[in-house]
Amino acid sequence: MNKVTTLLLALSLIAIVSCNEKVPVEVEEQTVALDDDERMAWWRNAKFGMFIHWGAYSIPGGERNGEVCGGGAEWIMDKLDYTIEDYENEVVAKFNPVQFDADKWVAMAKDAGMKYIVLTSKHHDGFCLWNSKITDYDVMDASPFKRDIIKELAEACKKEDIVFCFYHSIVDWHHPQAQAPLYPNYNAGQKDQTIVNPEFPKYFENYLKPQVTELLTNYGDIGVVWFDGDWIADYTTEMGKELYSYIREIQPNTIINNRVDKGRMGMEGMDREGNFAGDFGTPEQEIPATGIDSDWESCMTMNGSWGYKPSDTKWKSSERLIQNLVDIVSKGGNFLLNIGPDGQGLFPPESVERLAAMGVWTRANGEAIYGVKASPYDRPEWGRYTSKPGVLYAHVFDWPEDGKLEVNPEVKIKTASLLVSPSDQLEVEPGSTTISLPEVAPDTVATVIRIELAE
Ligand code: FHN
Repeated sequence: MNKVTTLLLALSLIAIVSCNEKVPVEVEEQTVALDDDERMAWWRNAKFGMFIHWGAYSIPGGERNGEVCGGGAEWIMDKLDYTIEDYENEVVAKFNPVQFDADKWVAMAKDAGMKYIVLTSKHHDGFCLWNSKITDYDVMDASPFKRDIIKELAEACKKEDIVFCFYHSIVDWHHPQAQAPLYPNYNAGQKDQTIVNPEFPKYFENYLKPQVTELLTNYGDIGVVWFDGDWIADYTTEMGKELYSYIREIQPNTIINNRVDKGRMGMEGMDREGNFAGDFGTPEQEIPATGIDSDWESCMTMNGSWGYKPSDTKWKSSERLIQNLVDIVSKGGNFLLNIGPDGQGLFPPESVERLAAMGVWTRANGEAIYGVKASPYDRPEWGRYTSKPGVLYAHVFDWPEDGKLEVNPEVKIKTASLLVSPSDQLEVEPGSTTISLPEVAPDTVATVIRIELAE
């Protein structure tokens, strides 16, 4: 929301009214609705955000009585066959992450070069991380923690100019009008689309919408509402379109992902042809092969689990994560990289290490990432391109052995330099697209060459 616009509007209203009347006027703060490009601008420029999957499931970390659940640990309630009562008593009732420090989380995200944070307000298990007046199945009433996590993180983000966003699951394994009564295995609704809860419309109207309202009313500006769980048969495209409009009426400038509706084609995340609500596509655990004309964001884990899962030690290297960021941005997308804090509220050390390494790279090369456009050229063998008006950034993953970097023949080079040392011009053979590079790559992960383009 553009605070200046709002303030000017409020002041002008006071000025107009006070000139004509003596009665003090309560001027309700009006948000000026931006057009779509203005509304999307911060998100398109941000490029890099932190996803945080955190909840009661972070306590067991994917294990129950020695058995490890397959896939994401946040699915333990389903995968390891908890009854609702078992989950309430064995897991939720133990949620007391006394080491949670929102300022530390935000500091690590900011240091890594992330510009927004998306926190799970409620995952499929139905446990709510904020002080909800709609249910007692929240952190204030169902757990010993009794702190409003959404409030603490939203405030910490605001202090550091990190945009606060929340994830919200349409799926709810706990609510009697959602999936709870249908089957012991909550998964069934995904496999057998004939399994629906006839009460679901009541859940949608009297629970889902009021809870989204709480989150959009009580915690300040929300950058993105990131829905999930769109796949269940209970949820309809009519509900999705209604929910999208409903949110925009509460906070007109909030951005909403495409999982608010039913257009998403599986994990590739983009919408099929047709009229579906949602501002951006959501490829999951994958990066599209080429650029895509519409807005999109790839969400990925650092190991294989969204929720904390100590048994999953298959961590992507920092190098891989940095090159993923470059690859995604070169194709016009955003990178939403996940952290699964443990049951005490601490980031796994492997995540902390990778965030720090990404911060070193983004601090040195952020000019070639934030606010750039997708590559105007096909992907080169040696790396990726990003661009700004008049400038092309060559992100070199594979340093040429002969020290000669061949860029796309259409490129008209005026000057070239290492982004990290712009005053040291690199030699360019006149009229050619060959740039002579130092013998050794300054950054073995991705060295950026800044190419000033001739008119
Ligand atoms: O089932 C969820 C999963 O737990 C996780 O939240 C991911 C993140 O996008 N979304 C769903 C799987 O597609």
